[in-house]
Amino acid sequence: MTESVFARGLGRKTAFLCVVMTFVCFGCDVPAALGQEHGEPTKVILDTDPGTDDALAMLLAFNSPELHVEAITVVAGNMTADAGFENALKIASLAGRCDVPVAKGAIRPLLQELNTGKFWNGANGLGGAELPPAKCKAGAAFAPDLIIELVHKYPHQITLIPVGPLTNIAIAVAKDPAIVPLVKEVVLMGGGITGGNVTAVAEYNIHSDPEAASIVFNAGWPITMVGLDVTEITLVTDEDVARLESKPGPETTFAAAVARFQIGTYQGTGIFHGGAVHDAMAVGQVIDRTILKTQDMRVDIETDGKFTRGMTVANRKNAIERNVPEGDHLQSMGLEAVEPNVHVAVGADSRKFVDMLIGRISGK
Ligand SMILES: [Ca+2]
Repeated sequence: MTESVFARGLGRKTAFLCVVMTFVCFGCDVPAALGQEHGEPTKVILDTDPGTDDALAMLLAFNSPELHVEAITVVAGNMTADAGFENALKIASLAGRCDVPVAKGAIRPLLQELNTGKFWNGANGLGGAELPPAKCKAGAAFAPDLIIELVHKYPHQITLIPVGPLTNIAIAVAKDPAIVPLVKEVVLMGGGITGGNVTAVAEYNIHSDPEAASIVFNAGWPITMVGLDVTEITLVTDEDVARLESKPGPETTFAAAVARFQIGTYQGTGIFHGGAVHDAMAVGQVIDRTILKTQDMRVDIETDGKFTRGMTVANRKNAIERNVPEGDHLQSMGLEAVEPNVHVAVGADSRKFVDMLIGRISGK
C-alpha cells in the first residue's frame, strides 16, 4: 500500500512509536458499531467454499440484523466449485434467503492444484447433514464480476468476508483494481501467527492459494485476519449443540448436525476438546467488534519456502533491522519501521462468540 490506513495522518514520531510499541486493542481500531452508526445494516459479501464452518457462517450472517448479505460468492476450496455452489444454494434455501444472489467463481487456485477437504467437512461438505434440493436459483454471474459490480454499486459500503481460499477476491482485484479503495474493509478467515493446520505453519485457506492471498494482503485495503490463533481456541461443545436441538427447526437441526460432525472430527484428532467453527468467527467479527482483540502487524504471505509455503508471516514488532554494506560484509545500523497492513486477531471472548452463534441460529 502506498499510504497505509494505519499510518495515514501519523507524524514521524508517532510512526517511530509504532516500532517500539505494538497496538493491542479490543476493537479500538474500528468503531464498535461500524456501519451501524445510523442504524443501517452493514452490506457484506460472503465469499465461501461450503464447507461445514462455511455453512454456519452463512446461517449466522443470514440471521443477524446487523448485516445485509448482498451476495454469496463461491470459490473452490473445501469442495469443488460446483459442489460448493450447490451447497451454498441449499443453505440459502434452508434460510429462506433466495433473495440473495449466489454466484460461482474460480474453479481452482491461481497456480496450484485444488486441495479439497473431505476429512474436515465430510463427503458432502456439510458433515453428512442432508439438505433438500435447493429452491434458490443459481446466479449466472461469475463471482469476481459480481463482487466488482456490487462494490461499484455501493462504494465504500461493502465489507468483504472471504472464508475460503482467496482466489475470487484476487481475481476481482486483478480484473478491476479500482475496487480496492471502494471496499469498506476485508474481514477474512485465514492464516495464523502461531502455527498452521495444513502444515506446521500454514492455514488451509491461505495454503490453498498463496498467490491469491498475497494479492489480497498487498492490495492496500483495510484487512482483519481472523486466523487459527482465535478460531482454534473458540470451540463449540456438546452443550452448545444441545441448545440448538432444544429449539427444533430446519436451521437448528441442520446446524446441530454440522456442529456435531465438527466436534467429532476435531476431538478425533486428539488435539481439540470441541469443534472449531473457524469461518463463522469472521462473520462474528463484523457483527460485534468486542469479541476479538486485534493487533496491527505487517503480514506477508510466503509463496516459496521449503517448509513454509502459505504461511502468514507476521512482523509483531513492525520493524526490521537496517543493514548497510561495510567493506566485505553488512553492518547493522538499527531498526527501521515496516507499515502494518493487517489487524490480526490475537485474542477472543470465545464464550461470547459461541453464545451469539447459537443464539442467532436458534432465533433467540
Ligand atoms: Ca471456508
